[in-house]
Amino acid sequence: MTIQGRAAGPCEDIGLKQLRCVIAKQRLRESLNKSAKERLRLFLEVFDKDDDVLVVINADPDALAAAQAVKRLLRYRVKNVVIGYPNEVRRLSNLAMVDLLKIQAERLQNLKVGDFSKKIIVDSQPTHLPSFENIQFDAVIDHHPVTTEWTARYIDIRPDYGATASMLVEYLRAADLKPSVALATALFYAIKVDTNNFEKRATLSDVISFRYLFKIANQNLVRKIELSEMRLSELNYFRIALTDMKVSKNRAYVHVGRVRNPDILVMIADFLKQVDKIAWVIVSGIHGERLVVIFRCDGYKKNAGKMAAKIFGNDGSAGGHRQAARAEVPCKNLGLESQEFTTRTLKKMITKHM
Ligand SMILES: [Mn+2]
Repeated sequence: MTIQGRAAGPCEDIGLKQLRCVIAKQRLRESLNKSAKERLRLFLEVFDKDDDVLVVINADPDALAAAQAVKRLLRYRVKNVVIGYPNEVRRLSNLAMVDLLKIQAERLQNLKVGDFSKKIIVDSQPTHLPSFENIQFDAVIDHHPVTTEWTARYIDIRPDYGATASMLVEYLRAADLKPSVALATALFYAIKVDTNNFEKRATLSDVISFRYLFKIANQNLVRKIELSEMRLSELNYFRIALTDMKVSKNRAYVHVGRVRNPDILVMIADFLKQVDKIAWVIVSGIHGERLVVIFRCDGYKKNAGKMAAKIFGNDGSAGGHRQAARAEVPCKNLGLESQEFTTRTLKKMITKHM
């Protein structure tokens, strides 16, 4: 178990650390040893009929879906529920989710926290962001590792869960509330994203929630959200990639030049990976003062992570899995000006090591 929090100050001693560990363990025990009905009862006990409730999130699909579920749980039990988030939602697929599923959420900066009689945080903990730290939360529901240095009347943290959405499905089911199509779609999509389609850490509970939602969620909407990843302006990078790409010995190389967002390099690499007879894809671009290189391979008798580390590990950060890896190297460490770097430079750099 990890205990996150602020860095240790000078007055920090072993006693305090032990105390934190005890608190964290107790939090875990309290969260895990309860039935869904009992959790629901204790959670609802926190609220009164005339409460104005603020649900604070760091807006990503899981947090947005979990917050919507909290809204549904409290709909007829409190006066009002508002969702507030401090971060800017930039990812196109997240914007599509908010838009298509009509999720109403407001920037935390535009809200007066003092106007709300109860505050909840979901899919995060009070120590996760500076903007959360001054808020006294009444309830915390999350699946990240347990942190300490804060208190709340109701705490439910289950770090083994793949998504907070899965936890909220259990609350809804315990309350006999069948989610609407929009809510089910949000929760379904959240579990997909947070577990990376069940390729990442998840529990049987995630699978059970996922299967339950499958029958209610709208798969066309899920698909539409998933496919909303690219801006029209970014298509231009694909044009560069297709024109400049060099293919030799089952390997595709391309350097697309300066990019505003390195995500486009990942999209191009994932696109080229689909081409038959291409075993390796290496796509690079300059982002800020760094060369970003994306590696893709079939992972069979090959290891993209090792390759990335071997080539770029000494000059910058590099690593990843068998099939997918990434390197980021300050241009100055390569002894090159960004303008000089071309697909040919990239290819030379890689072939030297293969
Ligand atoms: Mn999450």
